[in-house]
Amino acid sequence: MSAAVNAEPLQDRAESLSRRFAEVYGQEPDGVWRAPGRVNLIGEHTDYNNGFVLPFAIDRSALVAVRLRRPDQDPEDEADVVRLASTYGQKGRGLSHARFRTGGLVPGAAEGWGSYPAGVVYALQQRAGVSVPGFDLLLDSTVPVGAGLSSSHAVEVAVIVALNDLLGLGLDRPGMARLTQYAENEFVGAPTGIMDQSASLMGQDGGALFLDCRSLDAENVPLPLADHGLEVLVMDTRVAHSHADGGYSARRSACERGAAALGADSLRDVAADADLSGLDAEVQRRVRHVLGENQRVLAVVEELRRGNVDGIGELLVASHASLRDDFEVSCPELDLAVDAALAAGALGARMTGGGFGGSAIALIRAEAEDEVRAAVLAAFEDKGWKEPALFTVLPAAGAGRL
Ligand code: GAF
Repeated sequence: MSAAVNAEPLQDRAESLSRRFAEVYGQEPDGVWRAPGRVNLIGEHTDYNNGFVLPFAIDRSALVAVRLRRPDQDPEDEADVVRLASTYGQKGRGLSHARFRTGGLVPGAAEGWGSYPAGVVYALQQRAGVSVPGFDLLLDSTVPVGAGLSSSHAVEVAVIVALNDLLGLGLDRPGMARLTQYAENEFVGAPTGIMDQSASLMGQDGGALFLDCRSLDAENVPLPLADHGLEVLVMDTRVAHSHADGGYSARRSACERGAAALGADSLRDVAADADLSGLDAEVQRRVRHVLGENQRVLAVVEELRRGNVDGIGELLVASHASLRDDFEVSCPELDLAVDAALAAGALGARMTGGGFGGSAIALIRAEAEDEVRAAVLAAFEDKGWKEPALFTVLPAAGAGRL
């Protein structure tokens, strides 16, 4: 297996973030922590059905520099104050700021990007019984916002690994995944599953994370793209998506209705060849997607275990068709990106993440990259649609201290 080259100059980013932290807060940070975004190779809308997913952490990540408040150095009345600053999405040397108190924290007490660190503090307090002191934090991220690559989960994961280290909490990776999911569900208000945090926490350099979302048992499945002359191209349609919007939760509740009608606690407990004819037509389509998608994940894992990276393309294409036709979470821009990439010779392509916008991925031969890029750009230009952002990603290691 080839060691994936991590394209990010992480040490440089960490050093410059530390210097900036000292300028902003007048003190050195206690450390810098990194958490990657993710793409999902396959296994979409299966996580909240207790099913299987196969995402990988990518070489784009959120970095946080953090300094805990100290009773001997910080003003007493600021002991529970959290000050947040971010370079993310700002022009030049601009910063955006947010602030909250860890004492009496309730959902709604922090807004915008500040709700992600605040949600993590809330989860630690509510679910792990941790008394979290105030801290200063500076955020920087290279995960594009709104592209469906888990930019918000990367922030949450960076904060939880930082607090886990600094407060000596001894939380394990599945435990941190469950806490950040709680933060997202209960504080941020997005009814998402557990895939994205898990990929950011448990990703391995050069591999994809085969995760059983019921047990959180994880296996690192080798994804030696370079050895096979392959690349994964992300095609960010730049169509906004939001998981707090109705489409995602409507899909979730259709799946729950389907499971209940089939007498199961979740769709994980429904056989792949179950008789769905008693379900109403819409629920039937949703359930058919989830049952088929779980099988496709298992089939891709089998191919990868055999080293047959080239052989997974058709399964990716089938996944996209099922998300488009049965689960109905694609959109014209995602479909166009997938179709244009396939027509230009991609081995496989599919939307990745929750859908309704965001990104698709294409598995391509490295030598065909220019051709695929040109074809996708031309297809969007023909339609008069906004130019998509195209970039390749590599499977990277999960979150940790730099
Ligand atoms: C989003 C959610 F955050 C994940 O939990 C998952 O459900 C995904 O959509 C769809 O597979 O990324």
